[in-house]
Amino acid sequence: MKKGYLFLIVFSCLISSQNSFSQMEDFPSDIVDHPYKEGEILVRYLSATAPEERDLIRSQMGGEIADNHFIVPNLELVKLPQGQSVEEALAYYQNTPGVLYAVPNHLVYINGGIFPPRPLPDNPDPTPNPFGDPFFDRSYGISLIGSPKAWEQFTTGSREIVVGVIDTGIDYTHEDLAANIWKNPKEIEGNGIDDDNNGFVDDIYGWNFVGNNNNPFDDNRHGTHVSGTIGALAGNGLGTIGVSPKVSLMACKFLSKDGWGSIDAAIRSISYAVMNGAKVLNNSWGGGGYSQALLDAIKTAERAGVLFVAAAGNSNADNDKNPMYPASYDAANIVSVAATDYLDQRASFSSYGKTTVDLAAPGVAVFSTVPNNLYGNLSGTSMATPHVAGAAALIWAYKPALSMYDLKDLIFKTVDPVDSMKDITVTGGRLNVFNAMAFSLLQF
Ligand SMILES: [Ca+2]
Ligand SMILES: [Ca+2]
Ligand SMILES: [Ca+2]
Repeated sequence: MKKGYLFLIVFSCLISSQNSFSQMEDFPSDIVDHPYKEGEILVRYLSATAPEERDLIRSQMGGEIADNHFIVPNLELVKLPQGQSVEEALAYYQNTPGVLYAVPNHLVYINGGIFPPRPLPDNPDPTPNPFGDPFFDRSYGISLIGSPKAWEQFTTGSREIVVGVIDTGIDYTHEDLAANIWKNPKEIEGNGIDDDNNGFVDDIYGWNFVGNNNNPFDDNRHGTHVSGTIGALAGNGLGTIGVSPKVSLMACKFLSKDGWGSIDAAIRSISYAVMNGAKVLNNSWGGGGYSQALLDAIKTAERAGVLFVAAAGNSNADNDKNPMYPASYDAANIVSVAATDYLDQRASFSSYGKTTVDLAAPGVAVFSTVPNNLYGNLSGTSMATPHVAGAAALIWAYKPALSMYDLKDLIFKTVDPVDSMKDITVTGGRLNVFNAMAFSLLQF
């Protein structure tokens, strides 16, 4: 966790001498000017670099493979020998033939979990509660985006649609989530064997990439809150209802109890989710600057037809000028989400961007599930993001043949235009899942 100002100059020079790689063209030079983990870096080799050559490259600097279970080919997490700085290692690997790039293992952070500053005003437009869940009218956002009408006229969702919650974990025992938690169908619980041969022993609900174990339980609250917005259960006489009341929520825990996580753990989470059937990834986190390795993982997910929904950030900043990654990466499967309130005003904290932030969703005082069968209000673009992820899951349950690009197009095309998002987002509007599903009848 330190800033390498001096190194910036050196590294920028290296980049300009390496720009024969098209992927590196817009590689920003502030890459080490963000917190990162000491003692390790991410290295991607050219595909022509044989395993023995990689071993040689590593051994010359005393490096060892810490992990290579990534969806991105030829990418490794390299453990540095004692005393070697990240800057030294980057300078060596980046300058070595056979290496495509070497980047720090940056740290990222949850994009929400801010408690609302004052008591909530009454819901201005309470919707009659369609299933009798006692606290549903507190989840104003679910109604505002047209979910009850969508459930009534189209579908309440499907457990066939898997949403990867890339976050602090999920309380998979929560009374208002348990039946919607993804269970690995080919894994036998607790026998110490990797029955489905996916590289993870006894992975039933997902994986914990922080502790590297099979228990992705939420020790924060952020991931459980996000999960309830996507898919809290309907009609169970408890709590509230998510946008997609039937769905499968896969727990990929890569953020710690304190809300921090590393890029390598994010990439492993994305890899796990995509390889195990997730169609939508919810990413209510960000920071850490530009990482070619993370972008490569997102583009691999794109090739698998997976939608990557990401929080625009809580810095009240223009992302066109000050990008927030991963939301601001240039990949066609990313949806970048700003936050609005119950009156469709922009949340005071929400970042925006005419060309880089796509649409808004409710993200102020969002009521949802938190661990231990509890419920609570949280604010953040983190809370807006799962409204969009849940909408994508609901639409896909109704129209499973839609391509990822068509699904994204449909969501963008059918937003409710709102003044607060005009000229500061791509679509100028706030999510409306009912409109999207109604429009799908006309077009698809
Ligand atoms: Ca397994
Ligand atoms: Ca097993
Ligand atoms: Ca419920």
